[in-house]
Amino acid sequence: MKVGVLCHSGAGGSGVVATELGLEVARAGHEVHFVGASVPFRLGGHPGLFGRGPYFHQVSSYAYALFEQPYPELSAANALTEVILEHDLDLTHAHYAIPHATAAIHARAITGRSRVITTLHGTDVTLVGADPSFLHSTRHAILKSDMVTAVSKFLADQTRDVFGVDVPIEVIHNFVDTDRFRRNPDPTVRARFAHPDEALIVHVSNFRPVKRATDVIETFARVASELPARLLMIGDGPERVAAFELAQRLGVIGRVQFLGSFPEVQSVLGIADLFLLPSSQESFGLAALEAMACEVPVVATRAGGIPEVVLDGVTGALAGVGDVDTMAHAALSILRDRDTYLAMGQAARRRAVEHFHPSLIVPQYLQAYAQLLQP
Ligand code: GMT
Repeated sequence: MKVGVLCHSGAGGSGVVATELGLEVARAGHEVHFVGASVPFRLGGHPGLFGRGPYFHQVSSYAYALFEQPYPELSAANALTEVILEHDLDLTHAHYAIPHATAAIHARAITGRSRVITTLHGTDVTLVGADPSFLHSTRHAILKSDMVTAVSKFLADQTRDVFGVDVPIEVIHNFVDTDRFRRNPDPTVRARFAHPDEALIVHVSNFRPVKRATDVIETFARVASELPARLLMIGDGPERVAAFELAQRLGVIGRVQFLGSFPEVQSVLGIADLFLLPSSQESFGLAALEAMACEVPVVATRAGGIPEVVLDGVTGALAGVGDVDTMAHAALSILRDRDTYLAMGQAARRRAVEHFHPSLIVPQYLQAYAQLLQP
């Protein structure tokens, strides 16, 4: 198969899933062409598959004085059209409804070929797509895609509710490469961030308001007042400054490091003792799954699709949104009892391997592609 991929290039989960999937599809022997404004975050450092791609095609933008704003959907549709015609693509996989599914549908209309499979990731439905300024365009993208998938049952149900659509939406969960994401037993790596007697807590996100980064700090401050602990905040985004200032106000800034954004996140997850994900909305929680693969228990909210990933009392603990007291209490219970901590970490890894391994999830996408191409 020849597959085009449209995705966001930043560090967010939809671009990460698109990239990891594109690499797996290429490894399975298919031709994969990424089309985007810049090289996707996790594709950047990838060595490529010995001449078999994946390939990257840049979307150019044209700033004209008359235009009050850029038109990314039109530019993406135009670039994708070129790639469809030049490489004879069979299908386009659009990750995130706006502007990727709309651009793919546009390119399909121009070329009269390349079927469109759209994967809904989360805020494209729950936040952006539900906003009146995008509601009709998002509903149209869902209705006119040849196939639609969602990353959790929660998100599939939510999509039907928000848009009042009655189309089949296949649930295909996120996946994690459990060979790459695993425990790192090297004490010298851990020693860079914490003393052996300190608990090492980690949060990874794009620091959007839905991630509630300040709740991470609130929870951590409560934990750190009871036992020696350090916090690593990984990623970047609009709430980073608020989180930093709160850490200063609560007097824990000396125990918190903001490490910014980097693709090799497994290097830090592999040495962590606990992962915090206090989101107000989360369709799945890929970052939590990646932590689980590294034997890290997850303390999170019960938001959206998180309960499809994190099992309360088994692979971590769940609390209500904003309930930092319960999250801190759960974190302390896990960190104070070595047996519970080890059992949860092992259960988390087992769950990642047994339910979210690429060998279980990638074939679901390949089957969807094959179904799409049936005459
Ligand atoms: O929606 C976001 O804030 C980021 C988004 C993305 O597109 O990068 O992440 C979403 O997609 C991930 C991969 O499918 C999911 O694991 C995340 O849960 C989801 N984020 C939210 O729903 C907030």
